[in-house]
Formats: sequence, C-alpha cells, structure tokens
Amino acid sequence: MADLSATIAGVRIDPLFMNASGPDCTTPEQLSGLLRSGAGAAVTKSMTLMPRPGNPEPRYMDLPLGSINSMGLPNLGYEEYCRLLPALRHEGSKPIVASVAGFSLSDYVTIARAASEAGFDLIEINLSCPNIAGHPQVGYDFEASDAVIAAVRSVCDRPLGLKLPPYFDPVHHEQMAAVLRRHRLEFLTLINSVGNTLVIDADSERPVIRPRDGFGGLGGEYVKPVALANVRAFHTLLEGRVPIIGVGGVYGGRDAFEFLLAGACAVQCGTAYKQQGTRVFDRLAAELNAILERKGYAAAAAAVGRLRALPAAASAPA
Ligand code: HRO
Repeated sequence: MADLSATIAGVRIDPLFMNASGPDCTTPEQLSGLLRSGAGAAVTKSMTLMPRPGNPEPRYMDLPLGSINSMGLPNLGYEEYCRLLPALRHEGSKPIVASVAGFSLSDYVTIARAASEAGFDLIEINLSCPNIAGHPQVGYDFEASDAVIAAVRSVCDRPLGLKLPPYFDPVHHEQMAAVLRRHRLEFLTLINSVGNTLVIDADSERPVIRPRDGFGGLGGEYVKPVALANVRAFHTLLEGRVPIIGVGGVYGGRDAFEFLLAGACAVQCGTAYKQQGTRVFDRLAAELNAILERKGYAAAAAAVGRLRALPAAASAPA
C-alpha cells in the first residue's frame, strides 16, 4: 500500500482526498457524512456573515462531462459553523477545513478571525465565487486580493490558504504569484469553477439554470486541463514552496495522479462527489494507490511536481 497522505502546515490529510467546498457540505448531516467517509478531510460550504438561502432553482445541473451551478452561496452563516465544530469533532479526528466567503473586506476579516479562534484545522479563503450579481470575483482584482490576504492573515493564527479562480493568461499567473509572494500562506486551492459560462438546452431554447440568465460556474471534466495548467503555473512560479490542493475534473485515480504530477499535494472533488456521493473517496484512494504501486512510487508525495518534459525533438537533417 502506497502512502496516500498529504501534510499541509503540519495538518495530516490521509488519504489526500477531500470534497471541494461546493456541493453537499452545507448542513451538519452532510459534514458528518464526509467525516465518516473515506475522505481524508472535510471542507465546509463557503460561509458568509449571515445565513443565505442562495439563488433560485434550478441552480445546479449535471452535464454530459460535468456540471454548471449558480448556487449563490447557500449556507448557515459563519456563527453556526463555528458553533457546530465541537460536535463535528466527535465524528473522528479528520481535519475540518473552513471555507470563508465575504462581500467586503470586513466580512472576510470577521469570519476568518472567528474560524481561526474556533479552531478549524485549515482556513480556505474563497476569492473566487462567480455567482453573486454585483460582486465580481476578488481573485481577478490583484490589488483587492492583496488587501484581503493582508487583512485576514493579521487575524488568523491557523493555517491559511486561498481558493483562486482559473487564470487564462500567463501574465495573470505572474501578477497573482507576485501578490502571493508578499504574504505568508500555508496553501492554495486551485481552481474554483470556470465562472460565467452558459449552457443552453436546444429543445426548450432555454438556459439550463435560472439565476443570472443562465450564467454559472462550470465544473467537471470540461475544466480539468484549465485546473492542471493553473496548478502547474503556480507550482512553478512559487518554486514548489506553497502546497497546492488541486481541484477540477477529478473523477478517478488517474485524474488525481495528473494533479500530483502538475504540483498538487492533495486533491478536492466537487462534481464527482455531487454525482456519486461519499463512496467516490474510497474508489479514488484505491485507484490512486494502484497507479502509484504500478509505477513504483512508495508515496503520493514522491510524485508531486514530477511532470516530465517531452524528449528533445530530433534535429532536422541538414
Ligand atoms: O455558491 C456558489 O454559487 C458557488 C461558490 Cl460560493 C463558489 O465558490 N463556486 C461555485 O462554483 N459556486
């Protein structure tokens, strides 16, 4: 059996799989189910200052190769998640990750401080919710991101990380990496759904989800190459110094192995968890273990960032 653990800022995640903040991690029952499952950690739905019912339905749709959502941050509010934490600890010793969202700098500070004081094992600051009208994704504004990171870091004693949106141009990878180098961060989660996509049902001639005229975040197989590229870009630009949790299109052990090669040390699962439930985590671990054993890796950690270069092209005849 290969060692499937990841360690982030001293927090051991074994196996290295967890849910992505998103589907089915809002209620205490859902979080308990994750803690009792084969996942190595559980992540909460992004918590806001006040409880929210979220956007009108339909707001999530399975697609042939993934999903689209515009959930609109339905959650119980940060005070309830902080209050629930001691009871969730009774489900076992797995790390519990607080996902934090905000509509202002002061929201982020209030929630991050409370989550840190409550004792969540990791705190993941969501800078990339694509689905709230009038609130652009913070991660696409480098100055605003810098200010949020500085402010939450100053009130957060627990390991702190960011969940970033996908970037599509190397200039943006470099600009965000420059921001990240200015701060102490224990991890990055890459990537959130690909925001503001539109799926149309040709039969009904309508969008498949209701909120925001059908615009929503795309997940699943569609986004895996985007996610892998972002993991690779930040792993390279930050010289492997900041642990990365990869997310986007993980359905099987082979997908997870690709994320390890790109530079992730742990992996989250969103759409596949939504579609298959908690049993997905046992399958992911078994499949990743089989790949690592077959390839002769004693530990998942040994594969992190080990993407090989293509061999040099043969030179053209003179
Ligand atoms: O709740 C949502 O609509 C949502 C959030 Cl917060 C997020 O970060 N990413 C996403 O695809 N949906």
